[in-house]
Amino acid sequence: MKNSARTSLLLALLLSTGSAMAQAKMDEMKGMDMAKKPSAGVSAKHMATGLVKKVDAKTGVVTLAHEPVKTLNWPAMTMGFKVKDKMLMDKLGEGKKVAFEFMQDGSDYVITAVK
Ligand SMILES: [Cu+2]
Repeated sequence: MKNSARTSLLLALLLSTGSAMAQAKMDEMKGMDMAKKPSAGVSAKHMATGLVKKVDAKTGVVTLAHEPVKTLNWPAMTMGFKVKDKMLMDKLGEGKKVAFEFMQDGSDYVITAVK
């Protein structure tokens, strides 16, 4: 009788130690998650599709009538995007419907990829 009581006490101790370790691991993962978020918000890329309305090669601005962008809570609208890469500019012909990737750069929105 005495022995089995000790065994179950030991078992209870082992179990509680185990779950404490699992909790510590979870907290560690949460901390990592939170550390990642600020940088992701600054340089996050967004996907959108839109119709090329106007291309201004001189200023490097392409006007697009884009569809809603969920990651930014944007409704559909027509606006200018900056294009720094000349190769991308070639893919953005007026009247073309494109799927593109862009990111915020200060107060500008810069197209980083065109599909
Ligand atoms: Cu917009």
